Amino acid sequence: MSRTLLAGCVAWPAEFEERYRAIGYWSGETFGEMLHQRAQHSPTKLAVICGSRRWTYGELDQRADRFAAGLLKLGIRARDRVVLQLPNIAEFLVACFALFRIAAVPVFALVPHRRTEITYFCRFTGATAYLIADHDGGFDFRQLARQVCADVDTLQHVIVAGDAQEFVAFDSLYAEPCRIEGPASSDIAFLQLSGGSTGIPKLIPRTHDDYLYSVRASVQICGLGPDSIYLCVLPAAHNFALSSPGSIGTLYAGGRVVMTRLPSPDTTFPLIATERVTITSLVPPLALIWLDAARCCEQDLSSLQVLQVGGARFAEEAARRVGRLLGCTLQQVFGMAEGLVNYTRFDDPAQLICGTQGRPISPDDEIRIVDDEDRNVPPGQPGHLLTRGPYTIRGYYRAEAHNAVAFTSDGFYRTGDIVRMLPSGHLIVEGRSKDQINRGGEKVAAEEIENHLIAHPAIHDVALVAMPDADFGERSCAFVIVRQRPGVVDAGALAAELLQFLRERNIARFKLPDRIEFTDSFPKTGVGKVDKRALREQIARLVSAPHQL
Ligand code: AMP
Ligand code: DBH
Repeated sequence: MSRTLLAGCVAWPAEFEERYRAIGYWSGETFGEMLHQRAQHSPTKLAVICGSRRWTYGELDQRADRFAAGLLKLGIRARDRVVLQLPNIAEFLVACFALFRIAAVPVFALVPHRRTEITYFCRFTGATAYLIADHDGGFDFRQLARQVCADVDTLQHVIVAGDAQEFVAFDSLYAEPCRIEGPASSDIAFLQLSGGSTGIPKLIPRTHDDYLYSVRASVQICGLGPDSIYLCVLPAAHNFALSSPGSIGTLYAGGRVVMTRLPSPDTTFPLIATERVTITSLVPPLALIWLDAARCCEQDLSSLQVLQVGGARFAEEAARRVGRLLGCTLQQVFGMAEGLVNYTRFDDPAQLICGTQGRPISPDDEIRIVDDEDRNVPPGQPGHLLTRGPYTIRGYYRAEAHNAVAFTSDGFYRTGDIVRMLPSGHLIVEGRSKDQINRGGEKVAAEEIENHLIAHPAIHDVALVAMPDADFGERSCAFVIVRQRPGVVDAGALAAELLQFLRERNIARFKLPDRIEFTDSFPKTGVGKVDKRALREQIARLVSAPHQL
């Protein structure tokens, strides 16, 4: 059954693979087959709703087949990497399933990514195609594609949903379905992005087998079935919205996916009412906005049964308001694109649903909570979360050196999260050891932004840290040491210049520091490293007592 993996990917050791197959976690099914079966079973059932478009399973399946044929005609082959950067539109699902069917490997970029990130993804994966929408949120992705094409030699095709201009129009690719040699279930299905903590974003290879297991188990835990209607609010390519159980889980269950490009209550509440949405997933800042809006909402939200919140820690106080204000059940979700996903269960007592981030999907998710020396901490104590299991990767794509530190020698992934486990097995996320800012679910790797800032001639050194924020949980603050003495520079003007400098580096906007603080020196740890914990405390004090500024 198993064959060589895409170069640069790390397989599970044979004994684990055999075990996961023997237990039935890895069932041998592929995404393409899964959709095909659903379409054969209920061809006329609605599968996707996107604006005025309403596609049945039969239609979605056919579109995926016809689009797959078009991709083959264009010259895209099995194992070719295709960077996919689409907003929440129905084409996202067509493109994914078509690429899955021809065994090409989508690389899931996020919509806010700009030239620097997209060029990097294309170069690093040797992508031959880049798939975009014409525009979204006022931004013209064709303009971005022109820049990326100039940067990347391997890129041969740009495919555009909407007005394609000089590029290949998405709709023009639909061709007569042809015989397709599909992937093996053990093949890499796609590369997902890691929130990361290093200067270079990491790519996460997931197989049909391992991902479909997490989807199937999520569907069961979250009670999805043919009557489920999932509103896809978060970026469709994000692991949460894709698989926990997300749009793939909804299709797996034979339910209906409603796509929305806009997450705000003015758009989503009427959609919930008219489409009778039963479940959706949000990050905490968005959940807070929804809760506020629900106080004086005139829409009928009574169809909503489950609100999932995850991606960042959801405050217990807010968690307790969900049932009252939205009239539905809360489910907390603590997951990661690398694998492990935890859910609170519907029959958990309220204290666990509101006060914990859930427990793992699988009885075979191995959890270790350890101290700095990798020794198990006493039960109930906080420590570093390490995990290994049937859907947690054993290595990032083409990252041998990083893998040696991100995984233990026996294959546990170092999540970078500090957690505590209750006797029930539920985890509480207490904090983080990885050098990352979690901006309400959007992850910013400190090192990545520090590398950009340090390229500015006025900067001697920089440290990016998280500062507490009522809405986002965290925002980012850059502490900056300038080459000239701080008293000599005009801080306001330099801060504005640094932000402009970062914008010109063409990175996603959510990565720009929310605040810049100039300083003479950094606090140091015993061994002389920048003491980021002290910096975090410093900025937390400033934020909590703004009159001192
Ligand atoms: P990513 O690497 O982008 O897939 O992000 C995964 C990380 O998001 C986890 O390792 C956690 O740090 C964070 N995360 C996800 N869900 C939650 C949650 N419910 N509570 C706290 N942190 C979370
Ligand atoms: O933050 C995440 O990456 C995340 C959150 C919830 C995730 O990957 C998931 C569920 O699957």
